[in-house]
Amino acid sequence: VQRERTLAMIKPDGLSGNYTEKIKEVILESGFDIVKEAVVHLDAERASLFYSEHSGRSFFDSLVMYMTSGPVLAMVLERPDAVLHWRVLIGPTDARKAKISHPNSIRAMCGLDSEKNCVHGSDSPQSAAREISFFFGDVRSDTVEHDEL
Ligand code: YYY
Ligand code: MG
Repeated sequence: VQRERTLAMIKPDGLSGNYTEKIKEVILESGFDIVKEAVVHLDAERASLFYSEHSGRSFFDSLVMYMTSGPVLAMVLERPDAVLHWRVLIGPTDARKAKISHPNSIRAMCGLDSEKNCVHGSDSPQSAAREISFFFGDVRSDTVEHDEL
């Protein structure tokens, strides 16, 4: 079966609220390998770049403030259908709705509302490639190293 990678992130309040261990438990129990991880404190420029598809939206400035309010934990997760599987595990964007419709989801567990939703997941394989390279450099360099083994 073809394995796939996605970019997961524990956002500032998830990290400061000590949800990291619990979230990693869910990740590993769900058959993902954590291939890479890094704690990063984004500045406004980097956070804006990460969420550039949303620039101009009413929530954008507030989102950037939130995302720069403390460090985040970025992780590359790997398993078959990683992108879709991680999105299902985290649940809907609005954590208040997640608590009602998806009570076992990660956002229901540690999120607060539609902004402070404690975790990120890539929404497509294309986004995953962009976001993995955003945090960890060119994804293709891995493939090259692997091929050379
Ligand atoms: O992919 P996902 O994180 O579930 O939602 P997006 O619609 O891509 O929005 C990205 C990010 O923006 C979301 O995680 C929080 C923030 N946001 C917000 O603050 N207020 C909204 N009404 C919608 C999204
Ligand atoms: Mg999104």
